[in-house]
Amino acid sequence: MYQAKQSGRNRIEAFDANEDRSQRENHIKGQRILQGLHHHEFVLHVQPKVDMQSGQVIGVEALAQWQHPQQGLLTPQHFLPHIEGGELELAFGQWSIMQALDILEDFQQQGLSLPVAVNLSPTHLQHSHFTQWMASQLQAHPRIPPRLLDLEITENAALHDMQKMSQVLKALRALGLNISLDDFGTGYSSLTYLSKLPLDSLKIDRSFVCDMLTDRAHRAIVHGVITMASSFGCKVIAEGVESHEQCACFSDMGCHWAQGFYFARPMAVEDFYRWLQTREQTSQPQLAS
Ligand code: G
Ligand code: MN
Repeated sequence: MYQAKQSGRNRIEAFDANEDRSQRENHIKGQRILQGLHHHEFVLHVQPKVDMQSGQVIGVEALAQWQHPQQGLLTPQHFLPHIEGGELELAFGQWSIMQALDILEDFQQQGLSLPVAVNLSPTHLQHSHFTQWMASQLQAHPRIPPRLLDLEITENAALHDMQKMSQVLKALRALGLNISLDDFGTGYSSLTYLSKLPLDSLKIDRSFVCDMLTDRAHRAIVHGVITMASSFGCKVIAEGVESHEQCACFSDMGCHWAQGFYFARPMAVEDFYRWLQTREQTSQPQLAS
């Protein structure tokens, strides 16, 4: 018994030490990310969303990349975990929205009227000034119709206060913005979100998409979500689509919008313009075959 207590105590001490170290590491990484933001080391790449029936591009998702001077191009999973839950998460979200508005300005100049989606932690929605800040950003870009900016909100604990979230989302929609629920199916109470939150669209998480062809239970869940979302007037987009078979399966279930490596990887905005041009000139991957 004594030994058990001893080892228990040791375990707690070891845990605390580890926790402390990981917090310090996170802080240092966070500071480096902040420095990177100030030094313009981050850039938004875009990944197209496609209507599988017509083959038309219906929008893009903007995804942050870190052009790290020593480590090269880093994708979000290398830096987002280090900023979660802190002040930096808010600074990063605001930076993403401002960059997305710049991309929309650029699209306008190219004569492209395509929505740009930006990833936003629901933590933003808990801050009383966010809606006001968002309105001022839109005012600073009077040529951009607000409906072209799509906020992709990730499911996490901050969404649990559904009454408050619902109020904020309503206010953001009143500004004309589109609201999407990202990574749908990964968190809890997903179906409650769907019925209680004012959403324009939801994105079915990649984890369901990747094993949908082999896992009947996942396929049944996806089918149910598509049917239910449609009855709430909410559009559905499949994330992480990598094959023709997955496209066909989604189409059969009544979901016609998708995004994933099957169509294109995230790319720099200039590369996206070239990709669009090549696509117009050649045949596009679509289902009618
Ligand atoms: O959760 P969110 O939709 O923000 O995730 C975007 C991430 O998913 C990006 O890092 C992007 O590169 C990745 N991604 C996009 N499409 C695919 C895909 O078809 N397969 C895989 N494995 N990852 C993808
Ligand atoms: Mn997203």
